[in-house]
Amino acid sequence: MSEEEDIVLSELNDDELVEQMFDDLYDGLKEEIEEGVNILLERGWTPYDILTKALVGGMTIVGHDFRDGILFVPEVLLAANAMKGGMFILKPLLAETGAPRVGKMVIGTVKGDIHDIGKNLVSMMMEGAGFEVVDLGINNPVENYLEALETESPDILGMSALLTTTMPYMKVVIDTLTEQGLREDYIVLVGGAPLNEEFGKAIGADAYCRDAAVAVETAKDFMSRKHNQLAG
Ligand code: B1M
Repeated sequence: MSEEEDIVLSELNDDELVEQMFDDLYDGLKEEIEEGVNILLERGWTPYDILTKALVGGMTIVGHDFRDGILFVPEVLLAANAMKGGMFILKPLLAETGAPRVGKMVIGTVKGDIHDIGKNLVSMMMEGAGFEVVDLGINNPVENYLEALETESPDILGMSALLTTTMPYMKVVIDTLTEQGLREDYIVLVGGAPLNEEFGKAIGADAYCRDAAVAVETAKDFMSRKHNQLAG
């Protein structure tokens, strides 16, 4: 029997278990990730800590080895699938806070880009904070955003891009909103690993959000300003 088969996740202490989950995520072992998430929940970990410390932590290692040519697309897809298994368990728990609805957001990954893990995480955290979220999925041309803005009337438009080649498309969407006289109707928040504050400003977004927690804080901040303006 191999050494790996001997590992009983529930017998590991928290640190060992998180380390093991990094390995399991790396190896794309969805069932093991789901088991690890459930064990940490039973041990009283908050869903947020499990997400950020065990799942996102593991994905960061995958990201480095993908960059360095140690892992390739098929392996990364398996890792992403395992991560989604864990996120699926956490999603209802993050949304369970019972917070009153604080606003509505339409979010999608831009045209040409199929990365959705970060966007999904942002959606989950926003829902957990009491926002209603309409998720347009991946590879969205400007028409999709416009249609959703019209039918959903959100407060916030969120866009995600993970590639340096797709991030300029965010400007296409914002410029189209401006041309159609709609830009001021929405709070536009952008995010994704290759972006930064400067880029967010340059394309005319209201804010760049470094991660999902910052997205929630920024969205809340803009919503309270909006309410103050309406009241004032
Ligand atoms: Co892709 N990929 N990938 N990939 N991939 C990156 C992005 C890359 C940096 C890897 C690398 O080389 N180091 C690189 C981009 C390089 C560049 O542009 N400079 C890259 C590449 C090159 C590619 C392909 C071109 C590879 C190829 O085919 N040769 C290809 C492109 C496909 C396409 O989109 N057209 C590709 C494909 C893939 C997979 C399909 C295999 C898979 C995606 C699976 C999926 O998403 N369902 C994949 C993955 C998983 C990655 C890495 C490893 C991980 C991304 C991730 O999920 N991170 C990534 C490496 C990396 O980023 N370090 C990489 C975890 C996630 C929680 O973080 O997405 O950053 P992140 O989201 C954060 C914040 O950015 C922020 O909050 C999130 C949570 O905290 N945020 C927002 C994100 N969106 C937001 C929106 C907001 C607010 C905040 O709105 C309000």
